[in-house]
Amino acid sequence: MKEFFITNDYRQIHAKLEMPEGSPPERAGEKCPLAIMIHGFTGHMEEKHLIAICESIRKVGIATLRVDMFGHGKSSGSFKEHTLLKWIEDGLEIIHFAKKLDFVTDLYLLGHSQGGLLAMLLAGMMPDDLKALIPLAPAWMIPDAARAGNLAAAEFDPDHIPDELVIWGGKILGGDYARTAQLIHPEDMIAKYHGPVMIIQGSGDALVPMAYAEKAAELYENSELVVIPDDTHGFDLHLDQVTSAVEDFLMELK
Ligand code: FER
Repeated sequence: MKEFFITNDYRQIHAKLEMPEGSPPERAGEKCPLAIMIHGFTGHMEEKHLIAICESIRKVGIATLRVDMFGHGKSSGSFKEHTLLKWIEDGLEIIHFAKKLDFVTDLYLLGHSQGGLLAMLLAGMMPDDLKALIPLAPAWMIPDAARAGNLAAAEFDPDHIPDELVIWGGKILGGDYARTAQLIHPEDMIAKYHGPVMIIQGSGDALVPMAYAEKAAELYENSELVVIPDDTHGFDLHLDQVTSAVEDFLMELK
C-alpha cells in the first residue's frame, strides 16, 4: 500500500493506492486496471463499506485508489468550506494523476452517495478516460434539493441563501455549498457518458431516494441497476451482495 497526497493547486488530497491481491514483487511491472473510490458527504476513505468493496475489487486483479475529498478525512480544508465545485476540480486532478501511473491499463470510477454524484459528473466530463462507472447510492438529487432549499435537514430560501446552514447533528455547512450546487445539472453529464454503468442502490435507503437510482438507470445509455433489498444508505445489511455485484461487473469488463 502506498499512502500519499495528490496536490491540486494549494490543496492536498489524501490517497491510498493498493495493488491487486497476489501481485508479488516479481510481478512488478505488470500492468492492470485501476478503480478509483470516492466517499460521500461527511464520509472518508476508511468507511467499512468502501474498504470491503475495494478489497473485493483487488481480488479480481484490479488495483484501487481510495481518496479523501476536500474537507473530509485527512485532505485539506474544513467540512464547512467544502463544495461540489471543489470536489469536481479535485476529482479531475485525481483522474489526471491516475492516468499517468505507469501500470494502469484502464480506469474505473466508483463513488458513494455525494461521491456517486461526483463520479457521475466526472464520467460525463472525462468519458474517454473512464472505462466504466459504478455509482453507489448516488446522491444526485443534491442539486435539485439545493434549488428547492432543503439540504441535509437544513431548510432555507433558495433565492436568499444564508452564509451558514445548520445541518444534521448541528454541523455547519457554508452557504456556498448550496449556491454552487444550484449550478449543477447532472442530466447533462449523464448524457455525455456512453460507457458501461452499474448503479447499486439499497431499497431501504433513508437518505437517497430510490427514484433517483431508477431515473439514472433509465437515462444512462448503457446501464444496469442492482437493487439491494431493504438495504440502508451504507449497505449495512447485505454488503456481500454489493461486493459480488461489483466483482461480477468488473470481471466481465476485463
Ligand atoms: C442530502 C442528502 C444526502 C444532502 C447530502 C446527502 C447535502 C449526501 C449523503 C452522502 O453523501 O452520504 O440532503 O445534502
